[in-house]
Amino acid sequence: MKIKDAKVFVSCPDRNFITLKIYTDQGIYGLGDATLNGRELSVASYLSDHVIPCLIGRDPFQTEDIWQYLYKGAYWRRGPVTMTAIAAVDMALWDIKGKALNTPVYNLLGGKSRTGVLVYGHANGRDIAETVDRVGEYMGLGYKAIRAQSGIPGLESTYGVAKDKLFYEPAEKGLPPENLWSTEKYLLHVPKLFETLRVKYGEDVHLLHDAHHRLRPIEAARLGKSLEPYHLFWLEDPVPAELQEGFRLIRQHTTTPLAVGEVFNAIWDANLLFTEQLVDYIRTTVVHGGGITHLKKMASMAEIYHVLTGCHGATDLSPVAMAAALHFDISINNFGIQEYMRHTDKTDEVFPHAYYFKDGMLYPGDQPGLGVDYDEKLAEKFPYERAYLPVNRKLDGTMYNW
Ligand code: EZ4
Ligand code: CO
Repeated sequence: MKIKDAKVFVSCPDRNFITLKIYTDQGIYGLGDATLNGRELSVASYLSDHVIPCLIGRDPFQTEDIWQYLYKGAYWRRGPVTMTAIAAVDMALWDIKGKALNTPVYNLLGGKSRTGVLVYGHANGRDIAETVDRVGEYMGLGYKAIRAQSGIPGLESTYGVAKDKLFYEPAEKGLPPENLWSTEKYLLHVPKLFETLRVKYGEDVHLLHDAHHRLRPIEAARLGKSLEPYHLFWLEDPVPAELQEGFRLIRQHTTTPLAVGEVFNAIWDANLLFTEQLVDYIRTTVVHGGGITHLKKMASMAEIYHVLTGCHGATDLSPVAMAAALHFDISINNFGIQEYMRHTDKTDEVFPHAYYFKDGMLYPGDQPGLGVDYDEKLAEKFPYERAYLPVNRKLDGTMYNW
């Protein structure tokens, strides 16, 4: 079998997605997600202008060799644009391999290691009372694990608090919105949220929280410590993680489990975090982490150091990436949890898929390949619209982490 052609599709069924389709000379095609929120067209160009010409005529079964060719062959290694482009190719090739062998991709990765994939949903509200209600609604929908975020008194907006109930989407059309931040107000508020949640719902439901890179290590240590009585499943992205050593300080002070890595794109971003056992969950996912081929290696290294996976699964990852993540999640031993933000109906219509939600779990389905398709005709109705994630400033105007 040979790769005959490949095309990049740009569409906006409620939000922007970049989709790669690789065609073979046997009539089988594969799909890959190439969406990098707020920087979408850079990956589309990387693929069309630089990668696709090198793919024509290759054997699509050579997932490892093609991965190495694109990684080593670029000379300029790593980085989100490069690794998202490589991931899209890798996903599409695994999809082709599964279809050609008439088996779901999970069977090529070791087979099923569990019956389904535990997921967590996003509950958020403008204040504690509203967030508590939303957590209750998610429990009603069958979720066993729920991420809770709430607005902070004295701040107009904060990360994780959505206008829409079920569909959280931080990217906005137009230029980047500006948010204002106060670590002091945040640190006083969050423990109150989790105290209220535990009093109301008890200990059976898993509760998670995302600090979204907004703390310094000693502040994260204080937050982790103050949340210990509420037994969080994890505290996510307590600090920006370019400085892996920063986690040493947090780790010395708290037993709250730590998750990190949704913005990582290679195993080297987490090397010290693994070898020094500084985190509990690695959040890197297929689309930004070099595809299934590279994520398998990350997970294998993590496994040695008692680290579990907790793949990023926000709505800016298309259903193609979600499907790939589910085939990966169900096949590895050191799976922890999968993030699941529901896509809108419009997105789901453009990407018909075999995976489904039931009783707090996602199931990849049993179709050959990844089990996702792309409705090109329908997608054409939703052209690209430039959108950005917000930026964040401290109250005195200092530029900060969003
Ligand atoms: O802000 O995916 O845990 N989930 C997250 C996400 C990210 C978005 C950025 O594109 O932090 O909501
Ligand atoms: Co996050």
